[in-house]
Amino acid sequence: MEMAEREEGSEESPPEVEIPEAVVETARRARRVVAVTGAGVSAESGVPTFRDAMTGLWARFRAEDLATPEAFARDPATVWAWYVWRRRLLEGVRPNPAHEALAEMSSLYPEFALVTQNVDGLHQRAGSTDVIELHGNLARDRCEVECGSWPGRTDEEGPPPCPACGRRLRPDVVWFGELLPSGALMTAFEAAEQCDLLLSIGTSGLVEPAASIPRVAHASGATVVVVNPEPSGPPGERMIHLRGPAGIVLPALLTRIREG
Ligand code: BV8
Repeated sequence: MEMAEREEGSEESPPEVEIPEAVVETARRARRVVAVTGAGVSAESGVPTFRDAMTGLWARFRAEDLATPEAFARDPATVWAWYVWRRRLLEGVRPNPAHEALAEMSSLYPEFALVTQNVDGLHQRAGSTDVIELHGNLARDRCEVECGSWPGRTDEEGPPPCPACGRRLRPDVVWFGELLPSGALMTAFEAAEQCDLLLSIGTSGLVEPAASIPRVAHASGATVVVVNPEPSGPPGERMIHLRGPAGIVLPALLTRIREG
């Protein structure tokens, strides 16, 4: 799928996007759909992608060096400051047309599961419900020793003490080397095994076990549609790449599905 070039000086209407008929037909026939999103779905909201989040003050770090329990143990103030910086970024952004298209798409199917690797809460803000958050949510903190306190959110210089037990609070996200919430992960893999169509949107597919979800769907007979402006692997049977930004491609796909 190619993006139509935008003529010079054209009004601000988004570039035309043609969606291959095969994708439209598959999306219209599907009954059980899974959408798996990564940081790219929030890029057009102005949220740096996970690998782009290492810019400015954080350019000297790698995400894998900050988003780990070892980093938090070694330098809690720096890790906490990175999360407060990312949280503050989120205060100034809003869902983009990709989030909105996914929220609308869910009502078109008898079964629709939205699985996200993101921790920005933008799917929920766009109106999606029952979002399966594999990696937690930046808006929440939790007690480091999980004493049962769930203080919601604190932005003090940090990390602040848990109000219930006095140990440290930490962001309620899954760090590298930590297990994902078992319920969320099981639900995501079950949905992938049973779906007709899986949309893999805005992810580099580097982080496991989330990266295996599209593979499980494909192995179970589903069609996998990848939405990403970057080239992805060679197309294959039941594997289609819609090359373009999610904020353009998903609304175009939604329009075509509705025309049917
Ligand atoms: C675990 C929360 C058991 C924190 C995150 C098996 C094989 C290999 C490695 C492993 C494995 N099992 C475990 C590992 C180790 C590790 C791992 O996968 N490491 C990687 C680096 C190799 N996994 C774990 O540790 C996981 N835990 O498995 O527990 C275990 C325990 C110990 C030892 C073994 C097993 C926990 C992983 C969770 C980490 N936490 N986030 C935080 O956010 O601070 S992951 C983090 O990366 C984010 O959540 C992010 O979502 C995620 C994935 O990145 P992407 O979303 O894909 O973002 P990225 O920037 O990479 O890509 C953006 C894409 O968007 C690009 O392709 C770009 O082209 C595209 N794009 C850009 N603009 C647009 C766009 N697309 C569409 N539209 C646009 N406009």
